[in-house]
Amino acid sequence: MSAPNKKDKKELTIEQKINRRNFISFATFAVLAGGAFEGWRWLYKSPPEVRGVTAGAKKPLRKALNKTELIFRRFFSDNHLVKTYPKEMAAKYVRVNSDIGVEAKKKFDPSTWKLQVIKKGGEVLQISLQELMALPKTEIIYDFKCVEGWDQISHWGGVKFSDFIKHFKLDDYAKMDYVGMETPDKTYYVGIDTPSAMHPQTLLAYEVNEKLLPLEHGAPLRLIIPVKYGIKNLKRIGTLSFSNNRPRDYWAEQGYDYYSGL
Ligand SMILES: Nc1nc2c(c(=O)[nH]1)N[C@H]1C(S)=C(S)[C@@H](COP(=O)(O)O)O[C@H]1N2
Ligand SMILES: [Mo]
Repeated sequence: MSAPNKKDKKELTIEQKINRRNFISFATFAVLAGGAFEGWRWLYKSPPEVRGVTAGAKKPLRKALNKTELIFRRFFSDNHLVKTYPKEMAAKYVRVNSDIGVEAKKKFDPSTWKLQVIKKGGEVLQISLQELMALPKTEIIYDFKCVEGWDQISHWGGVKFSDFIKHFKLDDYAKMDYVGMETPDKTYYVGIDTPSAMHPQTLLAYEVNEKLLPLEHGAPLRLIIPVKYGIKNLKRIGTLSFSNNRPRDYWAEQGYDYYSGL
């Protein structure tokens, strides 16, 4: 049954229909836009992350990153190991990427260098390269990845960070949340969550391709942390400290992810 004769006053003319639709879509737009603006304002007004950690990223955004960090942490707590390769696959010429704090023009004498471990109450433990080399050596051949988009299988040797902690009786320090490392001139610095530092593949490295590190690769001692991107693999460690607050981090200050896990 059609209703051709049902044309009564209730029926809207085409024009009225269009007006009404326009009104509905405008009202919808206004409500959504208002919501978006409020959302933006909420984000804008929300407190920034502590300065020097994520370059003032808004806390709610930081929350999302912290969530991914939690997922990664759970993943690694299963003792996940980064893939390793046979020695023949390691690059003969290991790329030199960036040189903040290890610049060729900068005077640096590796023979007088000591690793400075900052302990509680300002006490500083000074450790020579010889002492570190006397500990069991661990080698790793893995795919080193830089956030700039390159990767390279490379071969490193040194002391497992966890062996170093045990040997120098720093176990109580390793219960803290973060490890901070800085170059001797303090121009490059990283913060590492302690579980990643204690990961069985993390090294305080003094060798590349079975030879002592050249200056441009961070002589006499650098961090090799395969569960993280290159930016966290600090070359030429000067000081090492422990804390429950995030230590300052050079690339996190430029807006990169603090955790920078793979
Ligand atoms: N002191 C210092 N360490 C550093 C850097 C730096 O500029 N200075 N660059 C980082 C980055 S971005 C990468 S990819 C690796 C590169 O290490 P490589 O030069 O030995 O290949 O070192 C990391 N460690
Ligand atoms: Mo990098």
